[in-house]
Amino acid sequence: MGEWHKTGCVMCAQNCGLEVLVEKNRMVKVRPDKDNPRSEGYVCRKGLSVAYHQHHKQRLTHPLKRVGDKFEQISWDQAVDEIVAQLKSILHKHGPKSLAYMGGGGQGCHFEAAFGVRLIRGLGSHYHYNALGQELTGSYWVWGRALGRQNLIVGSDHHNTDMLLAIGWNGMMSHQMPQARRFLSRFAKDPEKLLVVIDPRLSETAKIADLHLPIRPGTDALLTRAMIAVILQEDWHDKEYIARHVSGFDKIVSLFADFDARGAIEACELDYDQVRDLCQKMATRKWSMHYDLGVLMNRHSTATTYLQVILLAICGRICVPGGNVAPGNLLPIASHSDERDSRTWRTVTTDYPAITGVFPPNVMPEEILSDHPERLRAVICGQSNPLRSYADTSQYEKAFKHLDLLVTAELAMTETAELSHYVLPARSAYESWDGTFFPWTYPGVFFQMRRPVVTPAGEPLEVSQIYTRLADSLGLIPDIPEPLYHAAKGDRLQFGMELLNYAQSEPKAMKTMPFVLAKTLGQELGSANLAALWGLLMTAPKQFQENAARAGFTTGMTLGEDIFQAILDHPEGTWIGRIDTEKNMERIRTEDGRINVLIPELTDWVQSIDASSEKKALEIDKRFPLVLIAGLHMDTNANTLMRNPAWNKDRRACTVTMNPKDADELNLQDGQMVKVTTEAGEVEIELQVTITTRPGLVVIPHGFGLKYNGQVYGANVNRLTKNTHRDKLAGTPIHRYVPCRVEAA
Ligand SMILES: Nc1nc2c(c(=O)[nH]1)N[C@H]1C(S)=C(S)[C@@H](COP(=O)(O)OP(=O)(O)OC[C@H]3O[C@@H](n4cnc5c(=O)[nH]c(N)nc54)[C@H](O)[C@@H]3O)O[C@H]1N2
Ligand SMILES: Nc1nc2c(c(=O)[nH]1)N[C@H]1C(S)=C(S)[C@@H](COP(=O)(O)OP(=O)(O)OC[C@H]3O[C@@H](n4cnc5c(=O)[nH]c(N)nc54)[C@H](O)[C@@H]3O)O[C@H]1N2
Ligand code: SF4
Ligand SMILES: [Mo]
Repeated sequence: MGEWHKTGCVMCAQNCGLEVLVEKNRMVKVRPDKDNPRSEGYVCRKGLSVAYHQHHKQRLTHPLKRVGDKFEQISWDQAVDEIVAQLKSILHKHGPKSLAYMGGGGQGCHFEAAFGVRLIRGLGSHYHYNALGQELTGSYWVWGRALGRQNLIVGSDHHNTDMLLAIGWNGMMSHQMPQARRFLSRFAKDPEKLLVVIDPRLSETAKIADLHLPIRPGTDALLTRAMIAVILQEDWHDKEYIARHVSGFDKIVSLFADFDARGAIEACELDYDQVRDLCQKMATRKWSMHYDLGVLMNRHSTATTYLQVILLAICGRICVPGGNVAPGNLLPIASHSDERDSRTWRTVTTDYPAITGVFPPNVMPEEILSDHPERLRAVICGQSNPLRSYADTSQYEKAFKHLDLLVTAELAMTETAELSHYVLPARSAYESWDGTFFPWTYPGVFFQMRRPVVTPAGEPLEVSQIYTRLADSLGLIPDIPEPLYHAAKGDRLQFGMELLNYAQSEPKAMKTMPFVLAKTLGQELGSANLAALWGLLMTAPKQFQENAARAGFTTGMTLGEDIFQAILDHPEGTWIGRIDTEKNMERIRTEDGRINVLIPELTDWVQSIDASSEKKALEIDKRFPLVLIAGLHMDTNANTLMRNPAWNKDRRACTVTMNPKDADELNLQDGQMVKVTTEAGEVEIELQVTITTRPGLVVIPHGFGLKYNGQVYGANVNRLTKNTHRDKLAGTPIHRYVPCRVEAA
């Protein structure tokens, strides 16, 4: 008979706790785990479907090498030797800028990133491309200027807030907070609380909201500027908070003083009195904001975040209870970059800087296809599927075919793997020790390290182990003395002492620490990821230690080891810290410790956004009279993580939705096949007519176009997105405003 195991869901960033029944090495049943202290038995249909992610016919078992049009199975030694020889040769001929690492994103397995980044850095390159660069980096850049660190991410203190503004966020489908549906349903029903949704669609979240503002698509920057203007012109701003915590306020007032808020709100196709009433509530209520892809992947993305920061700041809502707060986590998911520092790399052809250490996937095709002498020639791709995930699939295909070397570390023979020179089999989330740095909470600090619950077929490795092998063969790891190997077999604290001695005597040790740990402790534990977790806890910063003490751990020499043991003892996940809610403001890292609202790089941009400029910019192009939302996140997709199409059998999973009014005008019927065309390309897809999509808008979910056993499932929306259609500062895609036309197929 089978056995139930505790694990977690890797289909989205919430990583809800799961229990899986394993029989004959197969996950046969999945149920929510009530013991997971963060998700408390919450789950959605995707979590209950993880077996479709784990078990399917495209799983990789052995290293593969492309020979002509086919793949040949090769040994790990051959794969590593050949890849290393080619990397060395490209590096020697073209320099480090010709190499990039694309990956380390994903929803459930973040440990590989520590190794991938060390690998590419070891080769001398800073080019780390990552999914963050196609959604969040513009926003992180702004917060970096406002709070001093790009990886200091403030989110809604949902539980203590009285009024929640959901802007371009459809939490009832996409979650993006613990127990989202459970929380939002209760919040909406609570007579003391107000749920406000700003969304052009009648989204699942808008349906339950107290107030829904059906904004004209793409006009959130204009609306936010107008809201700030209303609050300042009415003198509703929080003067005491501004005096104590905000700098630069006096210098930005002029951006809003004479601004025609009424004209702007009307241009957003909203009711002025309703918006004014909301602004008044914002001056008196304990509110917070949760914004997401509806604005992040939209026109004026970076400027919109800037305006939202100003809005929060003038209402006194940053780093206060019930406002937008800096949450707790074991490690921030990204680092901090400052493009004003000449050491921060930029892309050679498109000239985009790193933000939070990463570069935007949108520019990669140009960086490969360029004739610059230092153009990209080799890409190591892990845990991402650019051929379906990133904008402009056709450009990506062209670019990847132009590479000298494409290596993909994957679970499955994906669309990207198919184009690779080498495909390296990785262990899945359920075959390895792994965890994520996404599940932020406030004020508790949570962590779960999933353990292997099934044994992989063939010879896949943890991606961290793969990168360690490559690094070793490239000669990037310093010599490790015998006593250190020996110590790894014994008491871990003793090993820690030995490691410390080694780090003091070997200058390269610190920079390559994940690899050193993988080769020593990782060998003993059978997992590079687990060894990296131990290393992380042993060297945790002071603030982390203080949080741990508040959660009941005893500080001192053994703290890291104690937390490591607690994590091992709790396969369902556990609280490892508690942040000091009184001191949230002290997390700010600007020089004066205040929230900086003057960002000179963005003021002209904000100044240029008014009713008349927006009306002009939004004038309809006759070739493309409709606006396409290219990529909704809904119950029938999980990015591109699900490969077994059976999980959506008999569901109408991938359609283009349209309002009945537009369908009538175009003489189109629900259920018929239509052709959707944009600047980038065209796809054929089934039409679905619904009032939830407003006139002028059409919507296609993201993540389809799956190739499985010779068949294609749904339309790949990234055939319709253009990689150059992007935010001017961050390079993030404008997927929520793609001009298109629809006609009968
Ligand atoms: N079911 C499911 N859940 C997921 C995922 C998944 O694939 N499937 N993926 C996960 C990931 S990686 C992410 S990043 C999140 C994304 O989570 P969300 O950002 O919540 O996902 P979206 O579906 O893009 O929804 C955003 C909302 O923005 C609205 N919107 C579109 N245009 C505009 C506009 O101009 N203005 C405003 N104000 N709103 C607009 C859309 O109508 C939509 O309702 O979802 C995560 N959760
Ligand atoms: N047009 C359009 N495009 C979009 C979006 C949109 O709204 N519109 N949404 C975007 C968003 S928000 C995101 S976050 C991205 C996500 O896009 P990607 O970064 O590509 O991420 P995923 O699709 O989640 O997963 C990619 C691959 O990781 C593999 N994988 C899973 N676990 C492991 C592992 O442990 N090891 C290794 N090596 N591989 C593993 C899976 O098999 C899968 O092929 O897509 C984006 N693409
Ligand atoms: S909310 Fe996210 S993590 Fe939780 S079960 Fe659904 S997909 Fe999985
Ligand atoms: Mo995402």
